[in-house]
Amino acid sequence: MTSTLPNRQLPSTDVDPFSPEVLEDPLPMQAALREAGPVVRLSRYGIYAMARYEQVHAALTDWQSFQSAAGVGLSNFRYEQPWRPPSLLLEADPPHHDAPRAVLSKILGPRALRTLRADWFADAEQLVDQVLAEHEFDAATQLAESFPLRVFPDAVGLPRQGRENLLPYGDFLFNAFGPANDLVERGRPHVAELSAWVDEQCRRANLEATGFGAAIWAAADRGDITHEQAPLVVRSLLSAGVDTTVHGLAAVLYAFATHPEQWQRLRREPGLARVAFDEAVRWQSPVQTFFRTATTDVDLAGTRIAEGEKVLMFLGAANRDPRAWHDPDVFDLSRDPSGHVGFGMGIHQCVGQHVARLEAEALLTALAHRVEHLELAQQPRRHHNNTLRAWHSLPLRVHRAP
Ligand code: OVM
Repeated sequence: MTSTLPNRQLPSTDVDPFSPEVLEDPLPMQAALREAGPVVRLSRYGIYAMARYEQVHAALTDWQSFQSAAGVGLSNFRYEQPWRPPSLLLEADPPHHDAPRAVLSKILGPRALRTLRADWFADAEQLVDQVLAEHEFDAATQLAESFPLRVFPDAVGLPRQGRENLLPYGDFLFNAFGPANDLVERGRPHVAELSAWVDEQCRRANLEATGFGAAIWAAADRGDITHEQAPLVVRSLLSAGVDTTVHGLAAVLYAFATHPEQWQRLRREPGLARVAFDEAVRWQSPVQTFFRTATTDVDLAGTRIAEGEKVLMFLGAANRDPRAWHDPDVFDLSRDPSGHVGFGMGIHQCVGQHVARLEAEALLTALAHRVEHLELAQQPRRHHNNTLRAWHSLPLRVHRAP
């Protein structure tokens, strides 16, 4: 269906969502985009954008009309060569998407993770005890980075050597979904080396015999995916599994450092750790944006989006849409945050979300048992990335429980 007067009333703005000013604090721009209308034209990039929950949710769940195979960044793979071979999960549509998705979904599913739980809880306790030797520390590096880097590469089965490449690779990858701005250009000199390291780790010979990586190769032996697909599926783990959890953990630690009454609540009810993490993912949306590409002329809330057009979905804005959430700007453990789009929604919804929640539950539980009070020791500093809402530093002061 096409409207009779297509796009006559389409609001338009020249705001740059990837400018340093907006990345420093995206909330005012997000509120303005939500208010402007259900669909907005971003004239600077010649794309459509949506910032309201209803439209973001609708686009995420309509993979038939809004494809991923033309790339989920600004670049349209129909016309531009991607910087790396496309992901078989993120940058693919059914039917190609489905076998790799099914394989990874099982390997990273709640059942499979049960064997890791006790070890990760013990690792979190050990890390927290070590960090709490000081009353002041940087939670961004010493907890939010350290914990995933301690447990996740081991779970994948990576060798120790070269793990320092994981975060820089992810930082470039998430920048590369945006425009070719300074953030991307500054990363470019390192891409070849980082990519070569990542690709090398995806080979069967470089992965421990137990671990997510080996399980992906075993799925290829069973014929669930091909042996050509296996290394690219391993690459998805290394691409999407590190920076995302680091910034998700930083988000929940920031939330508690700035909401002391919520911390007291978690201490009384440590079973709320998972809800707390999802509420922080809603509230901060560590992954802020993804794009889709229209596969046909689509009518969305009265706006006609032509076949082949790029559409930018503001996950972070949808997660704070007052049309969908009561007091959206409040971080509140009483809320049911389910339905947030911080992990996406629909067939591409984060396949690693159970891993992320387990990491968060382990770390928050260890902290809740040991920390009576936490607060910011200094103003935290943002790390700018075209896709991620991240912290460069998160200086905390803590009081240990007696
Ligand atoms: C992938 C991939 C990379 C980045 C993000 C992501 C959030 C997936 O390579 O499959 O999902």
